[in-house]
Amino acid sequence: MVKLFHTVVLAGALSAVPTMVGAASMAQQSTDMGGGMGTVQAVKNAGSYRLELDIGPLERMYTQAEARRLHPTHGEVMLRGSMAMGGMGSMGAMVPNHHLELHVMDRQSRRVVSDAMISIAYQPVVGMGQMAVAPQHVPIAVMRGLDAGMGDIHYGNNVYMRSGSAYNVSVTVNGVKVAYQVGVM
Ligand SMILES: [Cu+2]
Repeated sequence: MVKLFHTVVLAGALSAVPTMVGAASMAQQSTDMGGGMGTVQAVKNAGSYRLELDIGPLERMYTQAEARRLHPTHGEVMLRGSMAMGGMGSMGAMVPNHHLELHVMDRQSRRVVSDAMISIAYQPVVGMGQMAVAPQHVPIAVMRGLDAGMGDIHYGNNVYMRSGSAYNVSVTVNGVKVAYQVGVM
């Protein structure tokens, strides 16, 4: 995901809800590229990690073989894992329309951690009295932006999330649990 962040810290409803399982600092930044779909970013420190969650526009994802063959200049190449296949197979699966990625860094050295055991699940925030929606698990691919170096290595996939909705995203990194609440654009 290309990062062009205008820093807008979202205050109010979203940040007022305490949903932290892990710990510490949280900031949500967002950018609107004018087309309506921007990238929302949230950073938390937990355990020995600095965990940055980015949810933005759908990304084209390539296998390494495809990348070698097609020489794409935009999108992301998968190092491990597999692509989310929205709309095929499982009943009720929605076609992905966003890209969700988690960047894991060692908090002290700021080195990228590229071999972590990761799980990510998300569910829409529902109001009081509304039925909870079952969490969706993100099939974990390890990838990096084609226009970025190894420092961009991250975890995630293309997902379906409704623009304009708030989501709880729960993440486990080598047993360290963190919960985010973000407004998806
Ligand atoms: Cu990605």
